[in-house]
Amino acid sequence: MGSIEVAQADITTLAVDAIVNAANTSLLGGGGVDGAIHRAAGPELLAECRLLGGCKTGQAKITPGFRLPARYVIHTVGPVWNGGGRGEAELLAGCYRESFVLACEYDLRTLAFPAISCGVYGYPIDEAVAIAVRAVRAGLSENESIEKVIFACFGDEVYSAYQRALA
Ligand code: AR6
Repeated sequence: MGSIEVAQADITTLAVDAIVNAANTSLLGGGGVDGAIHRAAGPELLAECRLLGGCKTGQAKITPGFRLPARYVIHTVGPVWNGGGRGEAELLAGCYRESFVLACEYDLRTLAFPAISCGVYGYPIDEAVAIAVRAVRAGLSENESIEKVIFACFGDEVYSAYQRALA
């Protein structure tokens, strides 16, 4: 089974087959990790995203990485935290699951995820991290071709939450 790594890293610097973007339903860019990815990939990424027609929450779409060291960007849309009673957990798990589906379709071996929904979307970090770890373990066990998943953490809080969850 593939391995899981936790790294304190700007995801835009990682030379993996695909980095995952925590986007919004428009797929037309935003702040946080989405803004950083669009800046690093260059304007070709936005032009490509305009062709995709948006993305539903819990789903994912893929584009080339353009100027990024990563070959592809998988754009997924995490749920906005609304107290937990609006299907947030299932939608967040869907982001990871659908990213693995695309990774397999494109024969990708190495992936990096940001902490989807843990920024402006307000998901409680420990809960989001538990869902991410469970979904990534399931994805790795079901997809033998994926060799490595990196959880790219921005900030100590997210980093230590992943370390606790994987201990
Ligand atoms: N590398 C890795 N992680 C990062 C980076 C980076 N360069 N930059 C921020 N993070 P957020 P969300 C972390 O807000 O909560 C956008 O405007 C950040 O510290 O980027 O899913 C979209 O367009 C946090 O832990 O995503 C949407 O509108 C995590 O990435 C909305 O934000 C996610 O924070 C999505 O909100």
